[in-house]
Amino acid sequence: MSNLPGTTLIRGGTVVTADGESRADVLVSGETIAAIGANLDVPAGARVIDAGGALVIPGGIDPHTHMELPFMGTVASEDFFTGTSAAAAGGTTLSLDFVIPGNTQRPLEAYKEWRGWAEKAACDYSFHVAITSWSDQVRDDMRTLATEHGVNSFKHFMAYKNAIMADDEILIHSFRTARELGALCTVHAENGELVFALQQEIYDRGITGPEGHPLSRPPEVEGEAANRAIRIAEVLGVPLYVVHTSCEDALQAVTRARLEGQQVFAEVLIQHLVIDDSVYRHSDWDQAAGHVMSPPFRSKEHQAALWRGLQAGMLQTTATDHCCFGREQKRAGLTDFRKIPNGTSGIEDRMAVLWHHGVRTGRLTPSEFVAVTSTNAAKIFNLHGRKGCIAVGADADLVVWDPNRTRTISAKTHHQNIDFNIYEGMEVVGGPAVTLSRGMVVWENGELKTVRGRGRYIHRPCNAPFWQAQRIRNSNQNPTGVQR
Ligand code: URQ
Ligand code: ZN
Ligand code: ZN
Repeated sequence: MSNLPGTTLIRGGTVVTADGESRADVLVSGETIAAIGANLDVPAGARVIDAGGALVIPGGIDPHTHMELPFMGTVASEDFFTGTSAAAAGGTTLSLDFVIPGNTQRPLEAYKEWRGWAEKAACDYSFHVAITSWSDQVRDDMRTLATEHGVNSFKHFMAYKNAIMADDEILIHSFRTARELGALCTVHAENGELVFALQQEIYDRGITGPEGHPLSRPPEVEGEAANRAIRIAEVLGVPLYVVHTSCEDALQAVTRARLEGQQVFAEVLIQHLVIDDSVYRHSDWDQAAGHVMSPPFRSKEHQAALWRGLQAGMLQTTATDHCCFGREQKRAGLTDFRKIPNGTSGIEDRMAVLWHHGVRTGRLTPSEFVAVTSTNAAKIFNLHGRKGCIAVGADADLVVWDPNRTRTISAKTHHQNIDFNIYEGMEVVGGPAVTLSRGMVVWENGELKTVRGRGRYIHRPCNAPFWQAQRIRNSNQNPTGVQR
C-alpha cells in the first residue's frame, strides 16, 4: 500500500485536542487536513485508516533537540534523518533544533551550515539560533535571520564558560535586539561562572567520576540564572522561554514572574520528570556517565515539584533535549567528569513516557497531554494553525494514538542512533499506532516508513499574537504607554 500523500480517511477515532475530545473522522487530502466530522464519506480511491478505539492527536512537537551537534570535542551521534525518523516512531513530527555558532562564527553562517545538515531530515524541523558573542555583525545577522529566514527565537547558554556561554552583556544586547524584532528569547539557565568554579573545586578534591557532575551544578546554580534571565527580560520588556527547567528553584522563579503577569514560558524535559539523581551513584561508570546532561537529574522532591508545575500550567511544554553521545563518546571523561560530553537521548520515548507516567496516573488529562506535547509549543513559537492542532487547512501531522500499546524501552530495539537509553527497561503503556507527517504515513504497525529529505524547514514569523499580551512593566521601555 502506498504511503505517499494522497487522500486518507482516519475513521472511527476519538479526536483529542488541547481543548477537548470528540468522536470524529479526519480526512486528509495531500499534505493538509481537509475535513473533520462524524461519519465522513470515503472518497473514491482514498486510503482508510481504522482508528476505532484509538485517539487521533496532533503530531508531537519537541521544542528542544540537538541533531549532529558538534559539542565538547565530539559530534552527537544522531543525525537529522535518523533523529527525525526516531521522532516519528514516537509520534513526534516536528523538532525545534538549535544553530549554535562556533567561537568566531557568524550566526548567519552557522545557520546556513545547519540548514545544509538538516536537508536529510525525514520530518519537519525548525531552528532556534544561539547568540554566543556580540558585535554589530551579530545584531545584523539577528535581523536578517528574523526578517528573511523565519527565526523568531534566539537561544542564550548562560552555562558552558570558555565555550558557548553568553554573559550578561551579551544577554542585554541580544534581548534588546530581540525586542526590536518581536522575537522570543530562550535561555539555558545555569550560572556558568559558578559551575566552572565548583567543577574545579570538586575535581581538586579528587572526585573525578560522574558523581561529580551534579555536585558542580546544584539547583541553586540554576535558580539564580533563571531568576537573573527573567529579571533582565522583565526590565527590557521581552518575552522569555526557559528551557529544561529541572528544579524547584528555577520553577519558583518562573512561577513568581508568571503570577506577576510577565510573559515567561518554561519547558520541562520528560527525563527530569521520571529519572532522579541516584543514577549518578550507579556502580557502573558507563551507566552513570550515560546520564550526564545539564542541568543534571535531581532528587525526587524536585521531580514532584516539576509535576505540580506542569499540572498548574507553570510549565507549558515538554521536550527531550535529544543530544546523543554513546558509550565510547562519554568515555572521553573517563578520568575527569568535566570532559564527559553533556547530553542524553529521548526523542522517540517522550510521548509514551509522558502518557504512561502522566495520563495513566491521572496527573494529566488527554487534552493536557496534547497541550504539553504539541499545541503549547506551536502557540509559543508562532506555529499554531499550521502545526500543533487538528483543524481544516492545518498540516496533516497526525498520530493515531493507541492508549493500550505496550512497549519495554531498550537501546536494543529503539530507532535512535545511540547505544544507550536512559529509560532502559521501562515498560510504558500508550504509544503511536500510526504517525503521519504532512499527510504521509511515516510510522505504522511498528515499522518506520520515513523518506530521507522529505522533512521541511518551517519558518516561524516574529510578533506572535500569543506574546502581544506582554505587559511592558518598565515605563521607560514604552514611553508612549501604548500597549504593543
Ligand atoms: O545544554 C544543552 O542543552 C545541550 C548542550 C545538550 N546537552 C545537555 O546536557 N543538555
Ligand atoms: Zn541546555
Ligand atoms: Zn539543549
